[in-house]
Amino acid sequence: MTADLFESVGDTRPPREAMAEGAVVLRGFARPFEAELLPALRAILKQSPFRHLVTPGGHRMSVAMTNCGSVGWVSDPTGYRYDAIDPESGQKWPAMPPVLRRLAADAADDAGYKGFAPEACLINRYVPGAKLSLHQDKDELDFAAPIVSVSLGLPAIFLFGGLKRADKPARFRLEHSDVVVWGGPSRLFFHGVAPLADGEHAVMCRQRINLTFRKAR
Ligand code: MD3
Ligand code: FE
Repeated sequence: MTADLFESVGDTRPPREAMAEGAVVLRGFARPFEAELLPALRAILKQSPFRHLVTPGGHRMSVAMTNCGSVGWVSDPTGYRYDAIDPESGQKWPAMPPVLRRLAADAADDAGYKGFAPEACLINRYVPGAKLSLHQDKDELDFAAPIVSVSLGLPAIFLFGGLKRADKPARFRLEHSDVVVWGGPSRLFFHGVAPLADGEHAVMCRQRINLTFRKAR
C-alpha cells in the first residue's frame, strides 16, 4: 500500500470549506494529480532551481522561490514584477507543464471560475522555520481572475486577514494536496504563512512546497 493511501485513511475534514467570501479550500484536490505532478515539478527545478529572493527593502526571504509559465514573479532591489526571463539563468522560465495547467483549471472550475488560464505559477519552498509575512498580492493586472494555490508536503498555518493590514488574521491549516481558490473580495486580502513547524512528510520529506497559479496580465 502506498503512503498516499495510508494518509487519506481517517481524513475526516470536510472536502470543501469556505474560508472567506470568494475563497474556498478543496481538501485533497491535488491527490489524483500527484503521480504526474511530482516528476513535472522535478523537471522545472532542474531548469530553474529554488533561490532566495531579496525584497526591495533589502531582506533575503526565508522562503525559496522559482516559477514556471510564460512569466514568473521576481523581486529584486528595484521592485516586484512579472518577467519572462529567469534572472538566474538568463533564459525563459520553464514552460507550465500540462498537468499543472489542468490541475489549476479544474480547481478553479470547481470553485465556479470557468476558463481559468494562468500564465504564471510561482513555486514557494518552506523548510522548518521559513515564513511569509502578511502581504497582499497586487502585482497582477487582472484582479477579477482568481489565484489557485496547491499545498504539498508539511502542513502550514495559513494566516488570512482582511483588506487592511491591521485586520486580525484567521488561521487555517493547509495540508498536503489541499487546493485553495481565492477570488472575489478575498483576492486582495492580506495573508501570510506562520513559521513552518518541523516534521517529516512521507512524500515530500522535510519541506512544504506551495504552487500559486496566477493570471499575471
Ligand atoms: C489569498 N503564498 O505566494 S498560498 C504567495 O503558502 C503566497 O506559499 C502562500 O501568499 C504560500 O503570494 C499562500 C495562498 C494564497 C496565495 C495567494 C493569495 C492566498 C492568497 C492571493 C490573495 C489572497
Ligand atoms: Fe501571497
